Formats: sequence, C-alpha cells, structure tokens
Amino acid sequence: MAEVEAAASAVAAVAEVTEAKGKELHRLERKWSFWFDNQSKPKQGAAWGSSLRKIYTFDTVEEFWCLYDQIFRPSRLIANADFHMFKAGIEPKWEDPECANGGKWTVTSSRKANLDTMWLETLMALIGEQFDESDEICGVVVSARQRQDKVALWTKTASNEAVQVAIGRKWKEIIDAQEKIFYTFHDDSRRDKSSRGGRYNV
Ligand code: MGP
Repeated sequence: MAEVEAAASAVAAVAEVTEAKGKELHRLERKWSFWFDNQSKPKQGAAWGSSLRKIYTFDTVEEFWCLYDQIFRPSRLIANADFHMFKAGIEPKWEDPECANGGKWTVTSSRKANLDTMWLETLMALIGEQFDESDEICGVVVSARQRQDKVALWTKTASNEAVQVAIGRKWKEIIDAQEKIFYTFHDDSRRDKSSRGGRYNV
C-alpha cells in the first residue's frame, strides 16, 4: 500500500512540474480516480472495504499514462488485490448511490498478459468516452485471484436490459472477448453466492 501511495505522489510531482513548465496537457472529458485494495492479509474482523484506498484523481492523458506505466498494471497485482478506475465522485462499492441499483459485466482471464491488455483497452475506451451509454458507466475493476483473474465493468441501472446489453456488446468488441460474458446485479451479489448467476449475457 505504501509503495502505491509513494508512486502516486511521484506521478503528482511530475504532473505539477509539467504544468509549471507551461506545457499543454491534454484534458479528458471528465475526471477519473484510480483506487487500490489489498486484501491479501485481511485483518481479523475487518469489514469489507477497510483496505480500499483512493490513490489518485486525474483529468489529463499525460497523468493517465504515467499512472498506468508506473503503478496500475494488473500483472503487478498480488493475489487478492484489486485496481479500480471509477468516475471521480463514485466509490467502487455497491453502497455508493450511483452503484446501488447497478451491476457488472465480468470477463475472466487465466493469462496475465491477456489481463493487462483487456484492462488497458477498457481504460482507454472509458477515458476516450467510447461508450454511447457513457452516463450509465461507473467504472472498472481488475481483480487478481487465486482461481482466476477478472475484469469487471460496473454500470448504473441493472434493470435496464437494453442499455446493459448494448454496453456488454461494445465492451466485448473493445477487449476482443471470444467467450460469452455475463452480467450480475449487485443486489444478487449482496444476497448470497447461490443467487449470483448472470442475469444477461452477450
Ligand atoms: P469480490 O472481491 O467482488 O469477488 O467480492 P471475489 O473475491 O472474486 O469472490 P466471489 O467469489 O465472492 O466473487 C468478494 C466479497 O467481498 C463479496 O462476497 C462481499 O462479501 C465483499 N464485497 C465485494 N464488494 C465489491 C463489496 C461491496 O461493494 N460492498 C460490500 N459491502 N461488500 C463487498
């Protein structure tokens, strides 16, 4: 955790110097935040989310590349850790008001190289506002897990099947996924493992 925070302040310093030099930075449509969660050594009795940290909020292409290069590459994640990139102001939690009625499309990967590519393609599509339904998107999470790594795209209105299916189709194209992908409602994830089957698939 400390390492990630140190790397993030190095990125902030670089961004400040660049701006101070009067170099023109390329602004994004909106602000995004990178988050990090390390649950590899969970504290006994600690609630979910207690190790989740917002690391850096940015709105330029230059900061994005610095952050991606120096920190947020999934192949660097240890097991049971996650990186998130969410719209600024939205927390990567079911409890966030923007996520509360939402859900997620999930794609799994057994190869680290593949995971890095899918994550990067997704990040670029988000900051480049490539989804027609961009208002419906909350953010993306990449999770390193013992069983299988995964990337999940979180959206806002789970009950709106047409919108979710359109987003799922577009995402599949972006990450070049060949297999079926599934959409789960956060409401189902909240309940119990047995009710977690995907509600939509593309
Ligand atoms: P996970 O990290 O999304 O999936 O959630 P993982 O580790 O692949 O395991 P899975 O087999 O359960 O899919 C793991 C557990 O963390 C969940 O079952 C919840 O108990 C808890 N959890 C995850 N999220 C994203 C939240 C959240 O947003 N809010 C709360 N309260 N708990 C969560």
